[in-house]
Amino acid sequence: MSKIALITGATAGIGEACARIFAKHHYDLILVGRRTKRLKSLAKNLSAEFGIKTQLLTIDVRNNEEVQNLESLPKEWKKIKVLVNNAGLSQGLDPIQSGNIDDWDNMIDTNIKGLLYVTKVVSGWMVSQKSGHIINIGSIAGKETYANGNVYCATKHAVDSLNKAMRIDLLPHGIKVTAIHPGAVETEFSEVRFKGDKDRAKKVYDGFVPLNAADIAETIWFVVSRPAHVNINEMVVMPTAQANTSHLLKTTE
Ligand code: NDP
Ligand code: 8X3
Repeated sequence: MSKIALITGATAGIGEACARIFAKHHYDLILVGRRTKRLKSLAKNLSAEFGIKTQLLTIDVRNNEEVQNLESLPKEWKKIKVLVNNAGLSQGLDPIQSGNIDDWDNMIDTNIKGLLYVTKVVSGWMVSQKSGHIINIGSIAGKETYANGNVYCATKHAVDSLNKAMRIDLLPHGIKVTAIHPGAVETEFSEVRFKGDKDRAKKVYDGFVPLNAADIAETIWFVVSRPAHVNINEMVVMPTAQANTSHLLKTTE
């Protein structure tokens, strides 16, 4: 079999772009997400275009019982070279005193607990094979905190911390660990944050050129294609127009 990558949140945005770039480089893919129709259509397209093999798993990463379904993969598919822990979301943008508890639970359960559930299973396989590379998708929100970003920022700070912890724990086992921390990337992210309000979501990216999903996928490909002795611990990748979470150069302002 070819090299194998497992990508969570492959149905949209950064995850989908990662699937495409790994397929282009002849990886077979395990694609994880909740929207089965999108997984099937992506797999069909990538198989037709690049001749790769795929396994599709409809999994809500918040649910550890569903994550355990990864164990049902055929033995040869458990020899994973790259895990991209990408599934994640932001919900709401409210001050702490009026935040929505369901939103908080959703972000904590997806961005932290979901990432942990998947990592526990896959890192176990990587330890057995004494190789592998885990890519954790953090955020500039995991390096800084911005107004009303409270819980989302906290979840991404947790990813930053877990990335460092994984690097230490997996060091003796020959497993690489990298965090990618993007600034603003135009995907479905803001539409999810604002619960389907497309106009509000679009305004986030008005007046400057944001990153696109392929920019991040290309960065990830660069990171995984380094020689065996090189590990990039983390990368912060920003649009040229965004210095940090509070300094964004918009031409409309
Ligand atoms: P999208 O909304 O476009 O994609 C998010 C992906 O995550 C979808 O494939 C979605 O699939 C999946 N997902 C969400 N919740 C779950 C769940 N419970 N179980 C399984 N899959 C889930 O956003 P992005 O591509 O932008 O986001 C990808 C990652 O990048 C996230 O971790 C996000 O926090 C991070 N990020 C994004 C930035 C941005 O500006 N866009 C900047 C910095 C970091 P489905 O709904 O089918 O389950
Ligand atoms: C997404 C980037 O700045 O909207 O993680 O939090 S930001």
